[in-house]
Amino acid sequence: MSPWLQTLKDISGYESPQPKQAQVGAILDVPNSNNNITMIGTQGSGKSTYLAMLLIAADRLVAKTPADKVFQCLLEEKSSNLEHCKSALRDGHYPPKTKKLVSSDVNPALKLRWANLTTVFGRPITTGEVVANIAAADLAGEDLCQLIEQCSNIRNLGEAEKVASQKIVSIIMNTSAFIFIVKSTRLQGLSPTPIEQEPTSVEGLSVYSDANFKRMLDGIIRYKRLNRRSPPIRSIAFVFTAWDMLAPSAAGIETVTGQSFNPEDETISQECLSKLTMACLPSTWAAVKSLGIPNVVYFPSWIKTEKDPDTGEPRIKKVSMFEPGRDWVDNVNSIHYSENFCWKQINWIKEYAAGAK
Ligand SMILES: Nc1nc2c(ncn2[C@@H]2O[C@H](COP(=O)(O)OP(=O)(O)OP(=O)(O)O)[C@@H](O)[C@H]2O)c(=O)[nH]1
Ligand SMILES: [Mg+2]
Repeated sequence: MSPWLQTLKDISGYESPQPKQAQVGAILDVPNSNNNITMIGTQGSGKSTYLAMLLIAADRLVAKTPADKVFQCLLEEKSSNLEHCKSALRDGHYPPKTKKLVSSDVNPALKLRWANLTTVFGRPITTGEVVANIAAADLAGEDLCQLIEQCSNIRNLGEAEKVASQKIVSIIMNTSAFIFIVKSTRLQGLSPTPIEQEPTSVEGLSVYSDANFKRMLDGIIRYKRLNRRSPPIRSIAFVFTAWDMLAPSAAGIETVTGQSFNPEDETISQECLSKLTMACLPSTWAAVKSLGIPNVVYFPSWIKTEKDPDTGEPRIKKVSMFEPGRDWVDNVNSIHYSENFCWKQINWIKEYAAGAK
């Protein structure tokens, strides 16, 4: 599809009829504006790492999917480096910093697809297909920061349309679900963990995550109110990256949630996570609450690190495939990370795409 036609489609919300048995290339080319999810986070907030973790978890889900079901993860990397990011994590390193976009191309396109597989007259057919598009998923933080700045300046439809003529913005504005990537060390008020400030290389950005997310959300809400063709927000997920770094703040967190805190505890309740968000991202939490979305979901994300004996620096701890008693297939080139939360996130994406939320 030509870039101008794609842009026109994004702005107008126009969708051409889709062939039933679409090929992979066609699937990636045709956005379905009802099922678009956008992942947003400021510079260095952990977007690439989280997306790579999600894709590693998706690979494992594919391996575990029974023969009568289909689960596919279709990634069109464009200029992004996600396959490299996955391998880097599996090799024990964090991915490199994402490069800034040089063109209006938005990368990457990611599609998750679920279906049931049946055989009719000897031919395999799929039924009950659910498809989710995850767009603009791994932009460099700088590009997203420009977006925050532009969104916060929208005051009327003319300005909204001017901003939306850019591909990145138009994709985000055609989205009805957001995954906010928040770095845990940038949450305010969790002493004794020192607050890491947001990088402010882009003018207009605050050193505080709460201020940046609130501005971005306000811009998106204002745009959606002004532009009726933009689908309303149906679902929001918060992902707290580098959750493992909160271990020293356990006492403060326990005061807020009323429960004992261990970053690797995957049974932490949504209520606890909502309380923490209310305490540490108060303006963003209030803006999300006022939207009245029934299911706002929170996902902690952590990676286990160990000290490198040579450099003393933290490095990602790998799972050994060949330890005695280990099932190597189940541990193939893996790392210790919040896999269960990644699977829950994939399920959240499925439920959203199926219109269940
Ligand atoms: N301890 C810990 N650190 C993390 C985790 N996730 C990310 N980080 C740290 O955060 C840094 C930035 O992560 P990236 O995934 O590159 O962040 P990004 O949002 O893609 O950054 P840009 O693309 O540059 O905007 C990493 O190099 C790690 O140092 C985590 O789960 N645990
Ligand atoms: Mg990145």
